[in-house]
Amino acid sequence: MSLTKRSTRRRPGRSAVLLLAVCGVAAALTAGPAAAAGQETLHDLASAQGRYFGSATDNPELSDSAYTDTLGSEFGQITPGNSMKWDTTEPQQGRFDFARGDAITGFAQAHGQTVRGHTLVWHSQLPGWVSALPSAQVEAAMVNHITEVAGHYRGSVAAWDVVNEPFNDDGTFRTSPFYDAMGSDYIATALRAAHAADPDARLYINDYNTEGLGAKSDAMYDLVSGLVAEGVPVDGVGFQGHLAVQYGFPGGMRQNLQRFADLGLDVAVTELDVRMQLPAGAAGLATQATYYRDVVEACLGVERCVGITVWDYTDKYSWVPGAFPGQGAANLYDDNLRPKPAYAAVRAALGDDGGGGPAGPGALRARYRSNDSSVSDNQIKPGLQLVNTGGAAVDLSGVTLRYWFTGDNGASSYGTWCDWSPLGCSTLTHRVAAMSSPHTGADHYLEVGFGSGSLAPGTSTGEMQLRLSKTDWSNFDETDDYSHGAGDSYADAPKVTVYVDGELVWGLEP
Ligand code: G2I
Repeated sequence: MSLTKRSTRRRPGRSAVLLLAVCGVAAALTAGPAAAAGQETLHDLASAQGRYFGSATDNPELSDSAYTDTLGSEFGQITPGNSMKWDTTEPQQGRFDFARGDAITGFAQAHGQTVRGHTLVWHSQLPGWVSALPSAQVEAAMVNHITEVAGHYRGSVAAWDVVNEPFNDDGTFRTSPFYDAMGSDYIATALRAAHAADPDARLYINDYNTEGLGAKSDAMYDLVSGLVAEGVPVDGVGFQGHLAVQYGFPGGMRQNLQRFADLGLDVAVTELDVRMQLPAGAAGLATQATYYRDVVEACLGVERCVGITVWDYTDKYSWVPGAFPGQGAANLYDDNLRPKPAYAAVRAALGDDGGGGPAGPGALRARYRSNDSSVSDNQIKPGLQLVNTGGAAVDLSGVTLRYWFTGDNGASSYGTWCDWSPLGCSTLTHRVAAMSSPHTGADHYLEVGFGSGSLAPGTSTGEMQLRLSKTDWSNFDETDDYSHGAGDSYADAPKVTVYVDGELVWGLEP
């Protein structure tokens, strides 16, 4: 079964969701947001690929209406970041408190979103009374906890992280009150108890640093292979995806997800974020965008990868600065809830063609061809087009394009020209600016702007023939220039960036 419809804004009835869940397909969590408006949301784009796109959230954030506007519209799935954990749901033995978790499931229901329950059995955020139990009493307490919590949320949680983070980074089992009392059997016991409490929920084991091939993912693979062979009710493996630009992208992520899928399991990216050292610069944000893109591509490359959840969508509510002082900027939107380059990269990886909705910034794209006959002479001649793929006119007064290149040796001042444009060259502005922190392939950019005017839906500016040279007319080597391409016909150019009021809306900066 696949969901290939372009729009999934209608929310399937509960019975349809359950049917999908029972069928055990990748579509189980693809209910759409109730009130998506404007351009397709991340979840719309993911749904068109048979996946969900979700975000973690937490109760204090739900009083921030600017935050909840986007949480409720852009995402089709939510995960409570803290409110279903043991210390919240059973702070004292036998005293259950579902108020915070219920607020999250209530928000999800009001917005047509599915919920991943997080988490039933974890060594962390565990109340002291559990650790203090005599080991002979731990199993009964664990089973009771699972029975009560999963039972309470039956019907409003589509999937559970039943067991969270069972491994150390070297692939050995992590000690916890559960492991200490039952050995690794606690995992099968927990899954069986969860299945008994909510037979319709998809049951996951979830961990971090298992995204790529390695000792820890090998250990997870051995564990779930054994559980599947024994007929233990496990439906999926969650790969948290807490990445950091300074540690590199996990090796072999798609192959790793695939080997779990080949066991007959669903896989999901459950807690994605990509942190970096602060302050975040353009280079870090661009690398981050490629990580987000590569995670989306890894998931889309595996049929049983059912969806992606970001560990909150904005830097404003990230766990990272609290846990890793000096690091942050890990999320798709910045502190002011503005989309970052990673957001555009995720949209593009999810197959955004910009169509379908009224023009938002995401409807603009740059196209490029080289008009140069020589890549080593004293002029650079980019041919550029700006296209509005959306359904409404775009005001051009705040729109700029950047073509990124290296000045090589010679003068550091430049002349720029417009040789031809159907808009009339006099309506275009153009200049060369130096980058304050140069990158491979780029230490300057040609910026093209429009004084005024508007671009009708579905139309292009037509070709804008730009040209630049150094004031000393020394030669360039264009072959290593970030935006340079050899193609002599126009094609979408993600390395030519587009901005609205200074904010990146198309492409990846160098
Ligand atoms: O640590 C990131 C995630 C790793 N995988 C499992 C997830 O459950 C975990 O989430 C985080 C939450 O996002 C944080 O919000 O888990 C942390 C605890 O391990 C959460 O942090 C805690 C703080 O440490 C507490 O001081 C705070 O009272 O959040 C609590 C509630 O805001």
